Amino acid sequence: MRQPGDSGRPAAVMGILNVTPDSFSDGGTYERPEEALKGAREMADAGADLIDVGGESTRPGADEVSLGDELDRIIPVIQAVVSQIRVPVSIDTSKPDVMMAAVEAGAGMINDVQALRSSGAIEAAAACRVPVCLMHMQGRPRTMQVAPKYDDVVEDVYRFLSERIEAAVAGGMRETDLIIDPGFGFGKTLEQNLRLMKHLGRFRALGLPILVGVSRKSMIGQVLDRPVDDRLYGSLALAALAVEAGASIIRVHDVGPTADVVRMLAAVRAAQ
Ligand code: YH5
Repeated sequence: MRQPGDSGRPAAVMGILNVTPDSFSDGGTYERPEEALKGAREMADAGADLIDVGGESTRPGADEVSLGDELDRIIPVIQAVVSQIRVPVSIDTSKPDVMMAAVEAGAGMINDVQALRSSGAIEAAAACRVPVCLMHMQGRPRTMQVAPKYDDVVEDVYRFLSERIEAAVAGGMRETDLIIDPGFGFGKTLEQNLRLMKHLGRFRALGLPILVGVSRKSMIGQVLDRPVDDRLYGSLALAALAVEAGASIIRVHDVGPTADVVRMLAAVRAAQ
């Protein structure tokens, strides 16, 4: 049976397309626009419903990127993907100028790990009139894993997202354009990440689609004691749990395998 907040649609698979010169990549990373386009084509063929293009590494400890560098990396890639591949593009950025330029270039969604907290981001995103993902992060990428602290991670993240929804709507965003994300790995210990996954269903009470990004993350490496290129099965287990808990979008490196998981769950859900 469908539950309140369950769209009835199978979860969407969002493929990760990093366009960065990041030598410590977790995968999904391309340096040149032609390589990025090839990666996007492969993800589309594997069943991606969305492609998330990012030009700034938000991995723990990563450096921040200048506006010019970020634009130079992502705009040619967005233009190429939008013109050649029939899968909508999401722009992974926290910078208002990048949001505007990316949507101008054809991006149909904004994915902001800062939940529109950068100066001018709410106004820019509202003007773009596209769906926006608001993600929770405690601290900044450089230092967020040093000593994450919560009273109760689930309720603290819930309250943060509720406040960001309110701020976005007050700033002119349509509530129906908002998507929420508890931000796995962003200022959270292993225990806190596991607790968030166990109680992911709590976030349905916010009444918005839920996006989950756990693909290849450290929480899998810590539980299974596996390096980043050996975390596929762990990633698929968490993707299945997230979809069962009500997630609408799953952000992943491994599009084909995740699409199989989503289709299998949808078939079971559709049974009598
Ligand atoms: C997310 O959860 N995550 S970037 C380290 C890894 C593997 C993967 C050590 N952007 C999210 O994917 N946007 C990122 O292995 C995101 N939600 C949303 N909305 C970090 C990442 C990763 C980091």
